[in-house]
Formats: sequence, structure tokens, C-alpha cells
Amino acid sequence: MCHVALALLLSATTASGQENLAATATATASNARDGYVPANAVDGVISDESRWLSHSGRKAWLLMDLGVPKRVTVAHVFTGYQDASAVRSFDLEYRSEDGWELIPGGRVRGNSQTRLVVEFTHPVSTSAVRFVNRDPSQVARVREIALYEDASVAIGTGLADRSRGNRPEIDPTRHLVVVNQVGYQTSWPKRFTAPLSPDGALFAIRESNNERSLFRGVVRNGLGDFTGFRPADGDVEFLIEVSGKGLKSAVSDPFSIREDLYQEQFWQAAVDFMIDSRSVVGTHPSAYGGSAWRDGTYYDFVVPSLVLLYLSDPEFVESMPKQLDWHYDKKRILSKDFQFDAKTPHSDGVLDAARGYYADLEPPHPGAPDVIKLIHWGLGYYLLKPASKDPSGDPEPWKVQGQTVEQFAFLLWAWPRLELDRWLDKSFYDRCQAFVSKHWEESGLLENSKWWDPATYQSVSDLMGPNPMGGYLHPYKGRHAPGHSILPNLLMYEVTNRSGLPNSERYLHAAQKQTEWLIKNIDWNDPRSTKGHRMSEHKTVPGLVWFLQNYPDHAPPDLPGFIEKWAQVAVSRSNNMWDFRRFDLGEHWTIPKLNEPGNLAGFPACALSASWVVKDPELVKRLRQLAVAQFDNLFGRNPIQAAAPGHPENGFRLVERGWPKLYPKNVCARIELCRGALCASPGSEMYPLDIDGKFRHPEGWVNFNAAWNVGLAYFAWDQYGRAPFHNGKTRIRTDR
Ligand SMILES: [Ca+2]
Repeated sequence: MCHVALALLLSATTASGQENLAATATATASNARDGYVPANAVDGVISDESRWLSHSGRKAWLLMDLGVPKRVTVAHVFTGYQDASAVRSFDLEYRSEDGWELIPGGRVRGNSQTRLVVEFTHPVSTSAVRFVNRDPSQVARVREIALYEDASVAIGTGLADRSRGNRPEIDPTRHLVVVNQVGYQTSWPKRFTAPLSPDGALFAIRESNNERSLFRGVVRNGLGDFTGFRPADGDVEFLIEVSGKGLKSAVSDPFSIREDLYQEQFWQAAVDFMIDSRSVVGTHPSAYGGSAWRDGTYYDFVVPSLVLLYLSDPEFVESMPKQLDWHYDKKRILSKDFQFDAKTPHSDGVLDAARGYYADLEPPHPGAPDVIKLIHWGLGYYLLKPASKDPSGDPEPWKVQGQTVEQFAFLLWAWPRLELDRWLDKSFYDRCQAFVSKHWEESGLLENSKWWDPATYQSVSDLMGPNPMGGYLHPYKGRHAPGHSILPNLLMYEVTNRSGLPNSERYLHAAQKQTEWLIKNIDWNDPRSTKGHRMSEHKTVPGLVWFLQNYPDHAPPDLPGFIEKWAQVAVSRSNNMWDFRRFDLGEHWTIPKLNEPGNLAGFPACALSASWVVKDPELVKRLRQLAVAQFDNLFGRNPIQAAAPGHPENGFRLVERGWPKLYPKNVCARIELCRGALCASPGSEMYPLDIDGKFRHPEGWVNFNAAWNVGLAYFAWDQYGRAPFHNGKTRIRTDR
């Protein structure tokens, strides 16, 4: 648990033999890059800025002249850049009467640690130590080298560590109070984590500018619950102070409590993201992956997520500011001066599709909500360019993918409910209907996908390895959530019935067949069947609930028990101080290797929909707590105490600390600076509380934000009771 930070804090006073002998050394080197002088390696600062950098391809050494002979027993060697590129092979040598000699125990090979303790097998007395890079193919990147006489000295003693970016400090003598930095919804579960606090520590809630306590409680198992605190809506911010049980008191970040906080704080950012990340016409004139959204793919679910968001509160969506101007964009894209950036993967045909969209289709009504204009853009683009291929190692060939086709069902189904004749031309509906009729069956949506079968999944220990089925990173990439076509088939069942089209029964039969297959073949205890699908789990459980609620007489009889079993497994994996739904109860808190904020963002759709059909009131209560807690995690209630957006200034004004490790700007899909981008969340390496744990890949993804839209929609449905179940009746539960 947070070993390095604790060690640093406990070593504030320097014992005998624990001085850094390199601090007063004079450093010289074989060579150095401009600005990265040898003295940087002994300036007492561990940082990327204060490094010594050698030229590549040359023998490189760094000499630390101690002036007079000193006894040295251990070296602390800080190398690399950010969390990687440690110097792989080096020798530590000392100056003897006969010249340079290897220090016993000073030979390092195959190193990948950016913070390395090199303890000598025999101490040396010497007036100089030399670091010699033994891999000429690698630039020597040396942030700092410290030398000590006492081998037991804690790593980094006497040094200022600025390599950790925005990582928080942890003071083991104080309580630590970790909250959702944006805040909590008044009528929902409200919980925080106090990871260092013993049971029985007291907490008090107050306004940030007032000392008076408004609510009190007790911390148990590292958790505090203030669900019972329900202040009237106002503009004040609140703090939680935890005290007692032998630790100094501490206060949380400020946060809001409001009835409609998610809608007030998140919906605009969610829509802004989809505006900015559009391929070609958004904030960057490129199309990484060749989809309608940059870095999107056939399984990205953007269009359905926007339909669900609109359905969950039509009045609010229609009241949001209108930013999109179809005619302005048309003029821009059709101009011969428009500069499309075709360098990103799968850009062939993209500009033609974008221009075709503006040239061939009837525009949306100028007064339509941005959400409708985005849906029109997405499906309109796919009408012009239906075939696609995922650029990241997917064995599926270039074709019209079923998960592209099924997105159309959401619009067709929602058309009369949302009275879309107000905003879109009937010709658009007809083209979408014709597209579905042409491609539904041939793209496999009436069948069970082979990729749902756990026999095709990579093992947890070898997820990057070869897969006999050819599915790179399957299921962890999230391409084929089991039963993803169940809900689309049910929607088409309603659409065809409504329209008097033939063969409506085949959609219902497909949904039944697919559901029965899942019940028979999917074991929720296998974590790969649930959270293993990364941000796509929200396609599975909510679809099953939809079936049960809308067509109870047609649903397989085992379906209620199957959903309840999913809920029980989810709850059983969440019994920890973060209320965090883990991947497994072994070493994996999150899915192995990969970045998964989309899983947090989409989880509420699973938990809340399941809560509408399970019977046990305790299970319902816990599912609602977990739905909120995964959103809390996304906004800072996690071991690194940081929210998922890397640039919270773009749409998240209440966030105190965005994600500390940033993805480079202006590369790949250019998602980083889109408003509303969710970038990263802690991996297993940071749980339960290791603030020095390794960062995972911090790149945002349109799929994460699509999952967030779905999570937001389900929160709104639950809150406002407007879920489109029971054939249009508005209540989602009859017993609440
Ligand atoms: Ca330095």
C-alpha cells in the first residue's frame, strides 16, 4: 500500500549514513543533448525536465566526482521518461588506484524499472562513481542518481520527487477523504471513501464557507454513507471532515449536492463531445478508423446512445443550446479548399462519404436539437459508407457489419415516440428502413455471433497472445458483447408490427433464440463474460431487461433468474471501500492491461436496469449504490483521487483534479481536446491504494463516451420514471 510515498514522508529527518553523497558531486559526461546537462543527474530533483540525456548510438557515461573518498553501499537510479524507457543495461563503476572498476553488484541488465535500488554486494570507498550505459541502441535518460552509505535508506531520500505529475501526496498521520469531486444527486445513495481511517472515525458535513456541521456519521470499513443528508438545492459547496481515532483530521475536496446534478453538469459535456469528435467535420479534419466519429468503429454505439439519451428526457434535450449548423458545415465540407487529413488509418472513401452526406441527403430541420443532428450525421454517413473494418487487429473483414446495421433500429423504433417528423425528412426514415431491410439478415443479426462464445475468448493471463480464433484482445477490446443484437431485434419486432411489414416474427424469434443461447452458454462467474467486455457490457444486461419488461410472455422462463444471477455476481465483486465492481477477487481489480473508464460510465445502465426486475430489496439497494459509485469513481473517488477527464477545463468545471497522465495532443484520433472527453481511470496497479502504481494508456475513446451517454440515460430513466417499457407506460417499477 502506497509504499514509496509513506517511506518518503517517514524519512523527513536524515539519519547517519543516509545523506545523498551525490548531492555535492560534480557531474561530467561523455556527451549530452542540449538542455539536458550532466549536472541535472545530481541536482536533487527527480523529474523529466531535470534529466541528463545522452546522444543515441554512442558510448555514454556519466561521472560523479565526490571530491574526497567516501564509503558507498547503495545507489538509487532514476531513469526513463514518464513511466517508461528505463535504461535497460548499465554498469556502476568506481575509481580505484588502478582506474575504473566495476562495483561488486553494480551490473544491471534487462532493467525495466524507472526507480531502481542497486545495492552493492560489497561497499566501496572511492572518490568517484561512473554510470556507463551498456546498450548503445538506447538513449541514456537519467533523471537522478543518489548514492548512500546506509543501504537501508528509503528510496529517494533527500530528493525532491517531481516525476509523479499531479499524483496526490498521502500523509499516513492524517485521515484521507475521497469524494466525487463534481458531487452527488440529492435523492440517490451518497458515499465516500476514507481509506486510512479506522472504524469508528467520525465524519461531519458542512458548507465550504461555514464551520457548522449539518450531518454526522461514522466511518466503517473505509466508507462513509451520507445518503440521509438531503439539503435543498442551492449553489453552496459542501465538505466532509473526518476526525478521531488517533489520526489528524482531514477534509475532502468541495462538492455539490443537487437533485439533477448529473443532467446539469454532464449532459452538455456529453453532447459537446459528440459534436467535437465527428470525423471530417468536427474539431479535426480527419477520420481515424473511417467511422462517422473519430476513433469510432462498427461497434461504437454512438447513435443508439444518443437515441437513448434523447428518449430519457426529450424536453431537456430540446432545451439544450443549438450549436450545429448543417448548412454552414455543408458549405465548408463541399468547398474545394477543404483540407481533409487522410493520414490516419482507414481514411479511404471518408471524404467522399462526408461530401455525399451533405450533397445527397435532406438536411435536418434547422431548429432540431443537436442530438438529432448528430444522429442524422451518424446514420447518414453509414448510408453513404456502410462497410467498415476496425483498424486495431480485428480479424473481421471489410464488410457491412451487423453492429453498424443494428444502430438503425434505434432511430426507426424511436421515430414516432419522439415525433421525429418535426426534425427529419420522411425520406430519411425510408432510406434507413430500406437499409435495414437490405442488410439485417445478411449481416448476421438473426443469428448467434460466434464471438459471444467464451471458447473464443483470450485467457486472462495471455490476452495479448495469439488466439486460435484470430480475435486479437477478445473479449477485452469490447467488440462483441454477448447478445448485443437482442435489443435491436426487439426494436425491429415493434417497428415491423407497427408498420405492417412482413416477417415481424423473425425478429422476435431471433431475440428469443439469442437470449436462450446466452442463458445456456454464459457463466456470469467468468469475469470475461461481464466486465471482460470492457465498455460494451451495457449492450448485454439492459437488453435482457428490456426483453423481460416489454415482452414478459415471450421471454425465456429462466431469464429473471439469469438477470438476478448477474446482479449477485456484480454485488459479490464490489465489497470494498471504493464500492468498486472488480474484475475478479484475485489480482485483477480492473480488466487486465487495458484502460476502462467506459466500463465505469456504462455500468449504471446494467445495474439500474437489473434493479428494475430483481426482487430482493437488499439487492436493489446495493445495485443503486454501485451504479452511483462507478460514476463517483469516474469523477475522483478512486485511489489516485483524480477524475477521468485529462482536461477538465473542457466541460467539467467542478472537477478539482483531472487525470494526471495526459495522452499527447494532436496525434491519432485527436480526442484529447474534445470537450467532454473521458480519458482514463485507475488500473489494478493502483488498488486498493497505491498512488505510485503504474499508469495505464491514457487515451480517450469515443466508445467510452458512448457508454457514458447510455449510463446518463439510465440514470435519467430511473430518476424521472420515463423508461420506454411496458409499451409506453411511464413507470419503470410498480413497487417503488
Ligand atoms: Ca535531476
